[in-house]
Amino acid sequence: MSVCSSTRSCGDELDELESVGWYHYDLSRHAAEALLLSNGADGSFLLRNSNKGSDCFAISVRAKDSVKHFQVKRQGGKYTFGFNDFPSLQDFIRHFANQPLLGSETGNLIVLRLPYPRQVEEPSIYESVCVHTAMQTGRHERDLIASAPSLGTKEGYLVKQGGIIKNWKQRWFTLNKNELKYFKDKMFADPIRTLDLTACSAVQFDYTQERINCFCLVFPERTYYLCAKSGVEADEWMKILRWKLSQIKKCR
Ligand code: 4IP
Repeated sequence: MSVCSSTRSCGDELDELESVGWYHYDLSRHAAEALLLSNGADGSFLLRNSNKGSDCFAISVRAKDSVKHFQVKRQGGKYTFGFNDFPSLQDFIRHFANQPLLGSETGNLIVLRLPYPRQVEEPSIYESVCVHTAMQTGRHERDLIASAPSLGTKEGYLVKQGGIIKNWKQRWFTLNKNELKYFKDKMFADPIRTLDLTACSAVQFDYTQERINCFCLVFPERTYYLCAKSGVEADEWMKILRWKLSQIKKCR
């Protein structure tokens, strides 16, 4: 049986993108990340609607342990993606057959290799219920509040300052759920350290160090000073880290 990983919103008129097997309609950013991280591989990608407007889309791409999102715009049948304008849907799709290579501000190159299908084969097999009872929690259906951890991932090189010896070393950083890890380099499997963002009280621009594009993460026992290659990149890191802190606060 074929099952869609996303649903199409009612009332939508037939869209030309419907023929594209890796177009996931209204799949949310959160669901795209969960899907690609749990079931995709490095280079898996999909196309989805963006919440920015009816002719705005996003390409979500798995890059190792993170998912990056790039905007696609459609205007008068023309698609704009990255540096390119594609006069028709066919041209746009043909571009993906050639495994496009994207470079983001973080300096990472991502090859879009594996389109992630909207429909996947699934067996129609169900478990049979043998026991069905319920705990008497006294809760009402209005108390059923669905919740899931916010995703949002990022990775890239940053230069960090040592704790006691104040030297600066380039390290590979990954951000996943509430953990910011740094590794000696990209290819290392084990991190030097994992920072638990639930203990972080602030993320701020820093002008106290003689370095540019610096920001700091304040923890009770230490303030970590990190520098990005560009202001845009520092901004990207700060935005996502601050967003994580705001999500953590909300759950308290
Ligand atoms: C080290 O300097 C590195 O900068 C370490 O960073 C740092 O540990 C050490 O801080 C600092 O002494 P040397 O390599 O010259 O010894 P990294 O772990 O990224 O290699 P932190 O705690 O920053 O990871 P102190 O606090 O151990 O001095």
